[in-house]
Order: sequence, then C-alpha cells, then structure tokens
Amino acid sequence: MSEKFSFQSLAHCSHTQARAGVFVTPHGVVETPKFMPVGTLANVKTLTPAHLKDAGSQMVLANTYHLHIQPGEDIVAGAGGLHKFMAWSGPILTDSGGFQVFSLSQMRTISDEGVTFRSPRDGRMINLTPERSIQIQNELGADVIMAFDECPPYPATRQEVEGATDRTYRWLKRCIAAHSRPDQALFGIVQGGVYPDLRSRSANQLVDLDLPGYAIGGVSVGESGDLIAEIVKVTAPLLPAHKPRYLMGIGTYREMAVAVAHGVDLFDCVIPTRLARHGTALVGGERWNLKNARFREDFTPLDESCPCYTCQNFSRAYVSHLVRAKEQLGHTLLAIHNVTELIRFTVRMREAILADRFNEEFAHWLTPTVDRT
Ligand code: PRF
Ligand code: ZN
Repeated sequence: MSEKFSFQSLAHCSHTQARAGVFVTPHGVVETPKFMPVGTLANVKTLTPAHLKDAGSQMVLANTYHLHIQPGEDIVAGAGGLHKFMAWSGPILTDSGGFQVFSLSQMRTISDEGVTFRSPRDGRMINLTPERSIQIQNELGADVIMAFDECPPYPATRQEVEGATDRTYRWLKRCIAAHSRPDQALFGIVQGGVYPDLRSRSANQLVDLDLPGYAIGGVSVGESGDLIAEIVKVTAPLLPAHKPRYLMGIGTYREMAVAVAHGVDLFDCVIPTRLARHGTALVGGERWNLKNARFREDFTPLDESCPCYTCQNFSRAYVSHLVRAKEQLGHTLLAIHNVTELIRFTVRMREAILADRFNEEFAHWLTPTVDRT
C-alpha cells in the first residue's frame, strides 16, 4: 500500500471476526465498519454534500459507467477531478463500470477484450475494457478505484460462473498494469458466485497480487439472505486481515451485521435513497411507507432517538404530507433520515466492537430467525 493509504484494525470482537478499524486515504479517514452512500452521477440523489456530512458520511461512491456516459470523464477532469466537481472533500470510491454494464445496458457483447454496449443516452457504441475503465477512473480521481470485473447473474451454471471468475482475474492483472496514479488505491473484486471452491480460488489469486484492499462482488444478485451470509462467511476470512474488506451492493441491517461478524469493513447500497424516493423511511429496523393513513396526524418525529436534521425539525405528518403531494423536499427529508440511519447502524456496530459488546448487542441481527429489512 502506498504511504497515502493505510488500514489499521483497532479492536477485534472476542466472539466473532468483527473488527473496528481506520482506513486512511488522501482525502481523509474512514472509521470502519462504515456504510457508504451511493452517488451514481456524482451526487447522492436529492442530497447536498452538507446533508451527507451531517448524516455522518465519511466516504461516498460514484460510478464510472454513468459518468463516462454523461458528462464524460474529460469534463470531470477539467473541473479538477470528482472531489472538486461534486464539492465533496472527503474520500470517494468509484466502481469500475463492469457491474453496471451487466445490470443496466442492453445489447452488450462480452469478450476477453472487454464489453461493448450501446449508450442508453445517445445510442453510440461504447467499448469498456479493463484498461479503459482504469484510465477513466484515473481521470475521475477518486481515492479508491475498483477493478473491472465480470459479475455473473444468479442463478448461473457453474461453468458460466467459473468463466466469469477466471476472466475477472485476467482482467485484474490488466487493471494493475494500466493503473498509473499512486494517490489512488486499486481494490480487487472476488467473484465466484455461490461456489465455495471458486470463491476460494478467486480470493487466493487476488491476495497473491498484494492489492491495498479487497471487495467481495457477485453477491445480492438474486440469492437468498442465507446464501449471501454463507458466501461472505467462506470468502471474508480468505482476505488479508490487515487490508480493508468491502462487500459490494449490500445495505440491509441483517446482511451488514452478519458481514461485520465475518470481518467485513465497508458497505454501499442505493437502498436508503431509493426507498426515500418511494416515500419509505427506515426506522428501528423496519420500513415505513409514509403514505400510510396512520401518519397523517402523527406529529412526532420519524424516530425520537435520531439526531438527523429531519427528525430534529419535522413530524411524520409533515413528511407524509410532502410525500403524498409528491414534493421534492419529502424525498430529501427521507433521504437525509435513511442515510443517517444506515450510517448510524454501522457506527453503533463500531462502538459495540470497540467495547467488545458486538456479539451481545447485535445477536438479534445475527440469528437467522429475524425478519429481514
Ligand atoms: N462488481 C462491481 N460492482 C458491484 C458488484 C460487483 O460484483 C455488486 C454485486 N452486488 C454490486 N456492485 N464492480
Ligand atoms: Zn432521522
């Protein structure tokens, strides 16, 4: 790891693999475990950087696929890079575009060279290769950049998953060769689907390349929560203890708690902002639809114990009114609360680990009988 990056584990749970750590990047520190909000197009939908900071965000995501399509990495580089362009001075991570091409674009063709697809914006053909993805991410300028990978769907045959896993490894070596900025940390992504032997082959191959951090990809693509837990359980311990571990695309209470228990440090998910746009609040592990009649005359805050701007200033009745009237502010207030809530959940796990109370305090989320939210 270059001297601009470091990861230190401060405390370890005595019953599980959970750890509390500090990930240092050129734009600041990330105290782990930590949830990272997703800012696909260089903005976390409906929130300003000030909202994000108040919500406790330390690191935010952006997407290579979306920013390449619009406005283009040249514009972002012209602004002085993503931090300046979006006015977020803290750590940023960009995803490589691989996953987004597979999940969002039609008419794509995949070969060993890379992926070709039609731009949903203007219909032109776009070619993404490991080299192009890294070059774009170098221009965007995030602190952490992700390897260009192939995330197979679920279900998929073992043969399909094996092909994608081996290709992901070949692509990773090309990503490493193409990466040119020492102030950016390139994380590798473990694939392997639901096959433990492919997961372990992938993890071992990646670890040999001695990267500054590792992600577990290819999860939450349609499998059950129990299967996700199983994959994380077999994969996380194969990754080096002195490097950050990032579980991609996961942001539900139970899945984060289980993953933390297996030694995962970082999470991202569009859930808090997407739910907000649908008029849904995350409260105490439940999902509340603010259009529900019971909120119309409820003048209490969404969550009495929540320190967020929404809960400190507005009532359920007011948010319910805005959501019913389809006012943009309703979505913003819900996004502020939901992002704060998921970050607070990870901060509470961190504090519990530091006090060695994680196993007791989070037992509720670690047992498979609990309803999942
Ligand atoms: N790869 C990349 N990004 C991702 C994933 C992946 O496998 C996932 C899996 N759920 C989310 N985001 N590059
Ligand atoms: Zn709140």
